[in-house]
Amino acid sequence: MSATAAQAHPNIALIKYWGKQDKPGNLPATPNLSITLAELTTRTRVSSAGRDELWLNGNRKEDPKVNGFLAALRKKFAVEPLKIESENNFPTGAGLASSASGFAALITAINEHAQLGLNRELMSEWARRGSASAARSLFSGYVALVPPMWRAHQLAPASHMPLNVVVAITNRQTKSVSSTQGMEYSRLTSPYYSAWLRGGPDDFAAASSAINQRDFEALAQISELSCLKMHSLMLTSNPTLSYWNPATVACMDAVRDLRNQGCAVFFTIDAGPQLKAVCLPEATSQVAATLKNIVGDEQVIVCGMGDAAGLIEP
Ligand code: 2P0
Repeated sequence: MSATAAQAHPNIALIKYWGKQDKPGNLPATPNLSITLAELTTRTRVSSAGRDELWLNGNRKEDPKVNGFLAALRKKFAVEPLKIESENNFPTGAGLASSASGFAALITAINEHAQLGLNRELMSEWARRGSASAARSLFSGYVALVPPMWRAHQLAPASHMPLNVVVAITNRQTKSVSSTQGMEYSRLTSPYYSAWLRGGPDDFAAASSAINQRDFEALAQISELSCLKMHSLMLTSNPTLSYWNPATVACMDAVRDLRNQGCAVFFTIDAGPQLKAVCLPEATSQVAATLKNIVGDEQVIVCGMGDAAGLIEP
C-alpha cells in the first residue's frame, strides 16, 4: 500500500506565544517569532488504513489533538482513514516543541498523500489549527506568526544571521501540564496577562528590527525579556506553572555570566525545564562546554538552523 512521508524540525520561539484568542481557529493572542532548528527531527509516515491509527515512537497512541485535527480537515477535504507513524529523535512532550514539528510533518505528509493541493502558507494555517507553534515549522530561518491571517512566513533566511542553539536537557520526563492547558490557566488567572497582551506587538517589532539589522545584542535582550515575561505569567497562574528546576536556573546564571564576559549568547526556555542557549556560531564551543559542566556531556545538543518541513522517502 502506498505511503507518504515528511519530516519537520521543531522551532524555538524568541518572541513567545502564550495565550489564545477567545474564538475558534486556535489563534494566538500575540504575534510571535521563532527560529527553526536542525538536528532535532520528526519523521511522519502516512498510509491508507481501514481506520485511523496513530503510532508515536513505535507505540499506539490516542491523541485528542490529532483526532480533532483530522476531523477538521475532513470537514473540508476527502481524507480517507490513515495510519500515521511518527518518530522523534528527541524527547517528546518535554518542552522541546515536539507538537510543532509533529503537526508540521503531519500536514506536509497528508497534503501529498491525499492530494489536498495546499501551498506552504495554507499548510501553515492547517498546522496552526493542530498546534499554533507548528505553523512556524513549515518555514526555515527566522519565522513570524502574525495577524491578520495567522499563517507563518519567513522574515529572513538563516544565512541572514546564522545562529546556533545549544540545548541543555535537564530532565527528559514528559511534562504534567500541557502547553494548551497551561496557557489557558494563564489567560484566565494571571494578574499580568493584560500587560502581556499589551506588550506583545512591541516585543515582536523590537525583535524583527533587531533581526533586520543583524543586531545580536538587541535580539538577545528582547528575547530573554519575552521568555521571562512568559515565565512570570506561568508562575503567577492558578494553579502555578513552575517549569524550572535547579539545573535550569544554574544554566540561566551561566549564560548570563558568559554574556557579561562578552560572549554572544542568550537563553530561552519554553514550557519545560530545558534551557536553549542561542548564540553566534563563534560562541558555540564555549557555550556548549559551559552547559556540559552543569548538565553533563550527554545532555547537551548543538543545533544549527534547520530546513523547512518537506517530503522524504517513505
Ligand atoms: C512558543 N510554546 O511560542 C511557546 C513558548 C511553549 C512555550 O507554542 O495549544 O503546543 O497546541 O497551540 O503550540 C507551545 O504551545 O500550543 C508553544 P497549542 P503549542 O513556542
